[in-house]
Amino acid sequence: RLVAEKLSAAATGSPAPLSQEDLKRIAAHRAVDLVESGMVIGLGTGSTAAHALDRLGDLIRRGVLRDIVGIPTSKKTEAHARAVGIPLSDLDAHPFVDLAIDGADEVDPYLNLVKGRGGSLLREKMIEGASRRFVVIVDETKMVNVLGGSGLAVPVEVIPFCWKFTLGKLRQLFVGIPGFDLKLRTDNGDEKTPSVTDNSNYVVDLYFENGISGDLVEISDAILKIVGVVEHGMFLGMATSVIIAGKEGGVTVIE
Ligand code: ABF
Repeated sequence: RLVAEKLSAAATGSPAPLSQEDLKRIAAHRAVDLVESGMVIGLGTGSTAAHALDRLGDLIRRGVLRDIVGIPTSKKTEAHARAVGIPLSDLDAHPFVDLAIDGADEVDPYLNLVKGRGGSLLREKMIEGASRRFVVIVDETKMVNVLGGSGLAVPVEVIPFCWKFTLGKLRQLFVGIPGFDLKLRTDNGDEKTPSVTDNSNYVVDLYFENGISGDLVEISDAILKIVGVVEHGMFLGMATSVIIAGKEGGVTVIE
């Protein structure tokens, strides 16, 4: 189902053309409109989700929303949510989440996602997988025909123990695919300084020059079968709707 809305520049309070940041904010606010008092909310990570945190905090402070419980998907989000006054808990205490709101790196026409550029994919997948509704908020640049097609990485979280061995297994899985490459995510381009996730793991980034071809579920299963892999950033069949803010001043909701 596709719902399109026109949003005039005046409605955003700005006569200037909409920036990418404006678009992220518009999508985020639209998602927060779905929040009702008493809900348990999965709190996403990233610059788009940050707008949702600010809005949610604002509505809680003003008493518009009451008895909200937030479940943060990363340590960064936890700190941000705390700073804007969102009461926090976790999945142990609240295993059923009413609504999760989060950004994505890529969204395909079937609402499959690539996430994890921020390295928070494991907690995101746990919390968003526990949510009755998972609303993805993006600007139009995130829409792709094929996952992996924008040239951004498809991340795989791996345990640090013998990560080169695990990387080798991932390489074998995609051997012969033109334009495929992979590398350990690092803080400054040096393998001696791997980026470390909130779960103290590493990330191997997979690159598919022509996007991922083949059955995504089979590929997902094959990646997850590799011992040493913790989780990957393909979120297949998880999003219940995607809110897309576009430059021409329109918000499109795909459900
Ligand atoms: C997180 O933030 C990630 O899963 C995704 O990689 C990223 C999107 O960030 P941004 O909104 O800053 O583009 O949700």
